[in-house]
Amino acid sequence: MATQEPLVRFYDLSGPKPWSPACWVTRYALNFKGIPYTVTKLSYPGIKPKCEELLKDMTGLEATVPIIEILQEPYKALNDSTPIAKLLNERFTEADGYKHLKDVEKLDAYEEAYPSRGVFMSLSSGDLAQKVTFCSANKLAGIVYDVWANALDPSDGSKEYFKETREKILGMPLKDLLEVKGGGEELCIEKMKSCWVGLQERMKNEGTGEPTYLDFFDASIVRWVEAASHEKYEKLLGIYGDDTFIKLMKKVSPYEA
Ligand SMILES: N[C@@H](CCC(=O)N[C@@H](CS)C(=O)NCC(=O)O)C(=O)O
Repeated sequence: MATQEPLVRFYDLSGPKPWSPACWVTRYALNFKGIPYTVTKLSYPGIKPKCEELLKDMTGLEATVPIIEILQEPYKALNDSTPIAKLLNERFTEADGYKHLKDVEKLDAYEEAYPSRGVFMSLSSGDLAQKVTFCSANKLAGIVYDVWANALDPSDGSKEYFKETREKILGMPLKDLLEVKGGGEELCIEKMKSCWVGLQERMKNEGTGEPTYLDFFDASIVRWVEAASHEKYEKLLGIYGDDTFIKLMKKVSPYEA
């Protein structure tokens, strides 16, 4: 693949390693489908200008990564991970030798069925204001500070941007979230159990074989926790005391590079 001409330009968030869950979903989708692509890293403050440059009319759109540009005709730029996955399936088809990524259309219902896990993801999102109820519901308030401390690029303005925007919305220092909103780490971890029941059930029946979009979605959140805090990642993997997460991460591992 390295020698193939890139057909997609993928915009990911900066950081010591890939961490943004929404971007992980797109990375998995590109890798799974076998589409040659290049990666451009953006800082948090760089996201909005890049969206405005590439997407032109931002009506009804949020300025978020991932963004992709399809470089072959007809050229198209798009953000938002699920519409991106749909577009990749449409533009890179089995007839042209690309694998079809299954169950993209099931994601919305899946997220609705297990909303707190989806909201977990949106803590790094631009639409945080709408999702602040998450923190009141205190499922995983603990991870936000870890994202700021460990996952963000320390030198490109991302940390300052993240802290300022999130603290303004949340109305408290990031470091206090876990205790004040989350009720402490133990309680947060206990509450996490309800978020992943769908995954646990799926891994019992579909724990091997080709991953689907739902698998990539779940795995992207696991990767996010891992980049934020290795300790919390290990706790997450152990919440059910079974092989749910081991199966999931094994299933997606061929598509991580
Ligand atoms: N629904 C979007 C969410 C994407 C998202 O929240 N991206 C975050 C980074 S993980 C972002 O770009 N935030 C911009 C900001 O907070 O200004 C998707 O799945 O693509």
